[in-house]
Amino acid sequence: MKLTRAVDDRTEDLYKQGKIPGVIFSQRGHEAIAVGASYALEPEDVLAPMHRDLGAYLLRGMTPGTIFAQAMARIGGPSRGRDTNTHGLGDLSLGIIGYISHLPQSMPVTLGAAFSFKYRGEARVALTFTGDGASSEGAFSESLNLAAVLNLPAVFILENNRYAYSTPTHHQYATRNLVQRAEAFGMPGYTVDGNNVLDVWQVTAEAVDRARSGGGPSLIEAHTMRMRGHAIHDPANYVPKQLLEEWETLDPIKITTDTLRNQGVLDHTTEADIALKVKTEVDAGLKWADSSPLPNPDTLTAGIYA
Ligand SMILES: Cc1ncc(C[n+]2csc(CCOP(=O)(O)OP(=O)(O)O)c2C)c(N)n1
Ligand SMILES: [Mg+2]
Repeated sequence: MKLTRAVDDRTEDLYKQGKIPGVIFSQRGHEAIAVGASYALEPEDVLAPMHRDLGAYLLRGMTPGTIFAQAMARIGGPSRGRDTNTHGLGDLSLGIIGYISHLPQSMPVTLGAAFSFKYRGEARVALTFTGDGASSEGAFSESLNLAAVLNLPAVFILENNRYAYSTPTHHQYATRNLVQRAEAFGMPGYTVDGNNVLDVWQVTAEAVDRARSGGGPSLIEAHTMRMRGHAIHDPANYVPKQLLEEWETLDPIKITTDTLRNQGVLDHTTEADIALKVKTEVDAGLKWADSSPLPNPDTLTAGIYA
């Protein structure tokens, strides 16, 4: 989670320095969901992250250097400098399905992966993330329905962060929660505090276990707050300050740190070690990404088939 925050913060710095030609999405507040859920998977499983799931990429082994290279349009990034966004950010060798769009299009693809595991008789699980805004699109409901009908080994994490771009959830649906959509399609639904990494991990581990043992899919609604604008260019003046202040006290890294300190698990030496490790990894990643060139214009049409 600290590595996620550090990469996120450094990416914001790079943007302000004019080194990022595209758009970036803040991960702040989402670290516990991405990390906790991904931690519940085994290496043979696959996952399809969304645009606030940097922690999932890092946990699966994508390096900070690769993330920076993608953002800076360098050939070291997975889209080889052709897209500076999270679009296309994936690596199947790490079990990461490349990100398609911000809305729920990773769900049908995850469904396909889960179907292939079942069809081949492999004890593997496919997990994906989606958003409160994404949940209003058809592919969300269609994917839940088919996953339940086919009893597929899939886990769907709905990151309810109170906003979809500038739309607050109460302008989008009249219910308080979205988890009941699970029941509507015939699968178990869980609600979890998305700022508590252990809770997210525990609930996801249960859903993953059930999926792996043939018990079918689950929907997990993880509640959190989007702590920045939709993307870097959005000052989010439409979000009430008080709401942000309330959620700031629930910051997932602060909560985890406090808990571990109180339990005597985390002492100053360990904290300093973690901070140093994170800084070293981020610095080395950035150095590597900065040494990766921009794509050669002669290769502009390479990889274009239609
Ligand atoms: C089909 C489609 N429509 C619109 C967009 C533009 N768009 C990208 S993300 C987004 C809001 C997503 O909100 P949510 O699912 O709540 O995720 P969050 O950004 O809050 O994490 C929109 C409207 C898109 N990428 N694709
Ligand atoms: Mg949202």
